[in-house]
Amino acid sequence: MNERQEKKDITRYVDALLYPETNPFQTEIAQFEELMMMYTCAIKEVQTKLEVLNTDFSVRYKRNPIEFITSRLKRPASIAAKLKAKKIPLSVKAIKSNLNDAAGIRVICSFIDDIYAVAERLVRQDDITLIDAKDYIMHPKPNGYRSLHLIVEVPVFFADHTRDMRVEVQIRTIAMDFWASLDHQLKYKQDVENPEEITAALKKCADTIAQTDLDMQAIKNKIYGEEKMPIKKFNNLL
Ligand code: 0O2
Repeated sequence: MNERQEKKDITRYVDALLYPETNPFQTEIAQFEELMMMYTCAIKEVQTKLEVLNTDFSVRYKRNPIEFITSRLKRPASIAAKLKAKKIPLSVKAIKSNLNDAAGIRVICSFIDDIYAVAERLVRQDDITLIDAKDYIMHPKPNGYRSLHLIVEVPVFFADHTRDMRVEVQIRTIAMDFWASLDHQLKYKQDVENPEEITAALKKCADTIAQTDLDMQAIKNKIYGEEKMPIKKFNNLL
C-alpha cells in the first residue's frame, strides 16, 4: 500500500468514527442497535402481559398456569444465517420486514390446557394483534417437536414515536421444553455415527413425553375439574 492510499484509509477510518452519520456502515450498525433496542422493549411489553395474566390466574383460579418465562434476542449470527437461508441480502430493513422471531419469548406451562388458556387470553387483548399461529401440539413436527408458536404484534411507545413490533411467543409444557432443550443440544453435535437411529430414539422419547403430558392433564382434571379454567378453541382466534 502506498503512502497516499494509507493516508486516505486513515482519514476514512477517522471520519467514520467522528461522523458516524455520514458513513453508511456506521449508520447501518446504529440502525441495527436501535432495532435491537426496540425488540428488547417489545419483549418487555409482552412479558409483562404474561406475568400479569399469571398473577391474575393465581388469584382467580388458585393456581399458576405459567411455571416460568424466558426471553431472548436473536443473535446477529442467527439473524444473518436465517436471512441467508431465505436468500435475502442482510440489512436492517430486511430484518424488519422478513424476520418475525428476532424477539422471542418462551412460556413454560404446567399442563397442556394452560398453554391454550394463556395463549387465548394474550391474543384477545385489545393492543395485541395475532399475526400467525403454528400449533405443533395438535400437529407435531415429524421429529416429535411440540410447542404452540404465536407471532404477535404489540405497539411500543418510545420517546418520540410508537412502533408496532413483532414478537414470537413459544408456549409449551415443562415436558415439551425438556425434550426441545435436549434435542437442541444434540442437533449441534455433528459427528454422530448413526443419525437415523438417534432421530428415531428422540422421536420415541417425544411420544413418551407427550403421553405423560396427557396423563398429567387427566390427573389435573380429576383434582381441579375441567371447568375451573375454561378454554376457548384456539383455532377461532386466527
Ligand atoms: P432459535 O435459536 O430458537 O432462535 P419461520 O420463522 O416462520 O420463517 P421457522 O424458523 O421454521 O420458520 O419457524 P418455526 O417452525 O415456527 O420454528 C422456529 C423455532 O422453533 C426455532 O427457532 C426453535 O426455537 C423452535 N423449533 C422448531 N423446530 C424445532 C425442533 O425440531 N427442535 C427444537 N429444539 N426446536 C425447534 P430457530 O430460529 O431455529 O432457533
